[in-house]
Amino acid sequence: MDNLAVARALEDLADLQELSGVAVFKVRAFRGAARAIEGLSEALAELTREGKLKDVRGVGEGVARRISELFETGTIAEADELRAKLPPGLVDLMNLPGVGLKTAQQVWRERAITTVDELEAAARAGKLRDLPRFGQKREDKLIVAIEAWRKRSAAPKRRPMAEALLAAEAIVARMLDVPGVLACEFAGSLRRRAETVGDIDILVSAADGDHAAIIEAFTGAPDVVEVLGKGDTKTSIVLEGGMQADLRVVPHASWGAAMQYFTGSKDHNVAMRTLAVKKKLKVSEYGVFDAQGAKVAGEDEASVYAAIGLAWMPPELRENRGELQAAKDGTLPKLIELSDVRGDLHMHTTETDGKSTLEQMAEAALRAGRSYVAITDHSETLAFVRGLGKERLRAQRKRIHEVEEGLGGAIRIFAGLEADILADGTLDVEDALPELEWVVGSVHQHLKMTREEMTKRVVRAIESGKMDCLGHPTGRQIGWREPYEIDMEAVLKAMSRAGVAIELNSTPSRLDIDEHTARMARDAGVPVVLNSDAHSVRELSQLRYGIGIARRAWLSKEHVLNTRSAGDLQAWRAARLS
Ligand code: DGT
Ligand code: CA
Ligand code: CA
Ligand code: ZN
Repeated sequence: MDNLAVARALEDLADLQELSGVAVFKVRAFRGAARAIEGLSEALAELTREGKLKDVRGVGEGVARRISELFETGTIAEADELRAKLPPGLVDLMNLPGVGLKTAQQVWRERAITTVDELEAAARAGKLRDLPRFGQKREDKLIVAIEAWRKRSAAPKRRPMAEALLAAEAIVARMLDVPGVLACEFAGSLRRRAETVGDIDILVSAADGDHAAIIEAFTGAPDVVEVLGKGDTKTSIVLEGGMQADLRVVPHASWGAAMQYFTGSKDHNVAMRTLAVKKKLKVSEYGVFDAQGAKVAGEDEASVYAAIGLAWMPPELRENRGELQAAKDGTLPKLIELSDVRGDLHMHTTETDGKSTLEQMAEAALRAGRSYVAITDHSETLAFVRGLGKERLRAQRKRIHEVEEGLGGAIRIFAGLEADILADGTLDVEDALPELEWVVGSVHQHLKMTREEMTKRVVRAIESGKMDCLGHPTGRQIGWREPYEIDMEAVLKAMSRAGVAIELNSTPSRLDIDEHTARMARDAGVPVVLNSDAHSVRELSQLRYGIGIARRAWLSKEHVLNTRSAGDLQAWRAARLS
């Protein structure tokens, strides 16, 4: 059981308690703990074994007991008991986007509705519109939301890119050690850095002949829990954690064609084949062939594209979103690279919910090649992570200068803050403001608002003049929490007017903003800030996940604010403040 699963179990418990009428103040502790655990970099399982659970901020006696129970028995008895007493289906109902706890309680009490099916039927029959705060518009929205939910729950489970990337890198390293392997890389949606991945596609090139040793290395690894099919050229496995990986062994002369074909996307390949047909060429995973069936390309990817009159393009662009035309016209963007990123403007330390000290974070960032960072611990409102008030911020600022000096000025450390955007859109920053050099404004609480309310709240924060960047702008947690309802177009407009930047948060479960919003930001002229939101030195490397999303959004260096020098960044900020 990983941290996210524990956090989810605690959230469930809180939901069940609240549905059952447990006092709100008792429930709050579990919700707070769930959020704190979400941002934790150490494995809870280990902390439990070591009896160190209560060292985690936000985890008190009651929460620690439930977590231990969860690890021992795989469940929380109280949650099971509460669930057994509640009508089945009510929890599903409550978790529907656009419903939530209050509405679930309302339709349960007023209309005896306890399942999604019943809710849908009632909405379609117009039987909800008379309820307080409902109306026909909300009924219609609910029907749309339920349809989307059904589609999602029927779809097979996709995994976060980061998880797939780590697994794939381990497989590739293993395969490259096998005698006879000439090349090995992963392809598919992972090579394109899609935010979630259905399965991992591994390609190996090897000399003709027996591939038994290669197949054996692939299927025999310790983290393989199931072998789905075993052939001489294609084999599939299931890894611990449920992720599937396919291996294909291809002839060396077809390496480029195979990489191109199996990288996809399917839409990109289909569009490409259409272009090829116009030139009387045929493209397959074996190569590019002319009308006589003679092979004209295939050894490397660039040759495959060149044969069709196209420039090679980075995998992140291959989604049939205009990249083929651009490759033909020679107008492909020069995509941002990780080495372009000079600073990291969102990270936490042991002062709040981070696991590494200020010094450790600064030193690690310096080692990673950053020339500046902003230390942005949480603000006072987030009491469950010991958010910083004015006095502690002042003390931290002093420490920052000491650490900066200690490192001989090799890295610039901005005194920052991740200020909470409160429910009314004010920022939790008031007194501390003049001393701060970088303010990330983020929504962490009161997520269940209407689209109008949430948009108004965030726009108000943007227009306050007190924040430099909007942190994790939609609050989503991939596979767990939907983005909150917000009008991104209106938010970007406000940012463009106010001179505020938008974050692309690289935490694997967030990747927030997503590629679509990042492209909208680019088109709206709003600078993107690529941040790690690291809560430990290890997590500083999370930027590698965010960069994939930035590239999928067609971002170049100039669209990303923290590719600029520290001086230029300060000048950008000064322009807004003047
Ligand atoms: P995923 O695994 O769902 O995240 O997405 P992909 O893109 O990795 O898809 P996958 O694993 O089914 O197939 C890998 C690549 O193989 C895909 O991106 C393109 C290529 N491919 C698969 N099926 C077809 C097909 O029917 N036609 C063409 N042109 N290419 C295909
Ligand atoms: Ca795949
Ligand atoms: Ca596949
Ligand atoms: Zn945050």
